[in-house]
Amino acid sequence: MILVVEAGMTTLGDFKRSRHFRAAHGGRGMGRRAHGKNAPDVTIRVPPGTLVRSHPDGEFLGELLEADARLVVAHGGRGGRGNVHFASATHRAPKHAEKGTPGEERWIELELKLIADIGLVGAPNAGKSTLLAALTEARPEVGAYPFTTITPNLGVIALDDEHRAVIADVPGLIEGAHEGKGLGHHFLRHVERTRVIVGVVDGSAADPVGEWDAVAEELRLHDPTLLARPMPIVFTKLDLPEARERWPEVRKALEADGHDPLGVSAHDGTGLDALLDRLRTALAEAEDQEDAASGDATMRVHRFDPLAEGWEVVAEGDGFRVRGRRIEVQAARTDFENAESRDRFWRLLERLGIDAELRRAGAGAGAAVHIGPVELEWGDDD
Ligand SMILES: Nc1nc2c(ncn2[C@@H]2O[C@H](COP(=O)(O)OP(=O)(O)OP(=O)(O)O)[C@@H](O)[C@H]2O)c(=O)[nH]1
Ligand SMILES: [Mg+2]
Repeated sequence: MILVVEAGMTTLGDFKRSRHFRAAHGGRGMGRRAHGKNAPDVTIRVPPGTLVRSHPDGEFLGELLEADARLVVAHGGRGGRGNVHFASATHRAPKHAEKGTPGEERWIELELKLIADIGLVGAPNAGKSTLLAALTEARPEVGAYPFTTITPNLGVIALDDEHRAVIADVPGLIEGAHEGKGLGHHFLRHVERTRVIVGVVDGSAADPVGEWDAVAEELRLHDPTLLARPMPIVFTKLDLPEARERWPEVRKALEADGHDPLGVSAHDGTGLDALLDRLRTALAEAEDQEDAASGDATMRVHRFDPLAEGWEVVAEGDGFRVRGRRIEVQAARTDFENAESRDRFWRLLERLGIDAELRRAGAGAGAAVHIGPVELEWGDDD
């Protein structure tokens, strides 16, 4: 079972309908040393930004970010060896043959974290979706009531002839969002993945600055590094007389907080060109920040690396046990009768540093080393 990123997908909605996936059985072995056919891999398409955990323990299995990224989530069983493997000089036609091992079976949890370059963030009803529609071809639902948007809509803006950026309207954030209020956790997780945050301040609100301050505070409480991202601020609905009236005062207050706010109207187009310019600058700034921070562990983008999966060596009985999902799976799948397979497995132990750790822990000749279902006897050199 392999999860594969499909670039155009934007939701996990398909999984509401189908949640069970099963690969076919492999073929049977046949006479004349013929192997049974492997069953084809089953690939399951997921959108970019999918996080994968095992269920119910929640163990993190990987995240799939880029187009065509793949993650094996369940391995097929290994075929059993046929009777020809058990033939000997004295026993030419043995009846004994092994059974195949069953394939892995498991539940996984998928979570989609949005990956957009720019996120429109603000209180409910601030005009985020309308702004997205005015800037892009996206046609999100717009409503004169809070929480019209409950899953982000994505649009694409042209920055210049060659460059495009993905912009999303993150659902409205309310006070207490960082504690999960109004699906806050859910919405804030989308914000984490955006490189530029556009603060959308509602021109029709009685207290636009107070409302925005509350949103900014929720961002800070969720993750203080969010506020360090480039964050242009826009004041919306400037076509409305009451918004125009408030604008000078709101502008002053926001400037006092160190912002350089832009007044816009998605209805009559005021300020949208200036906003596009701001977005270009902000994205360039984000790129500089990311370059500068690329050595900084707290801002690193984590990619799935199967070799990075952990393992540990613990003492067990007279010998040792190696724990770790990948190495245990490999051990279970390795045919230790087969010199080539044995070598491969040995090389994996070396590559992961498990061999060195075992020796450090005192595994000498004759020591028993358990890995998953197998017990190996440690040799001197090989
Ligand atoms: N006059 C005017 N009304 C606007 C403008 N932008 C948005 N509105 C109105 O404000 C209301 C809310 O707009 P939305 O775009 O749905 O707001 P939102 O921020 O996406 O709201 P949620 O998704 O509920 O968080 C709607 O009634 C819009 O028609 C604007 O530029 N001018
Ligand atoms: Mg909306």
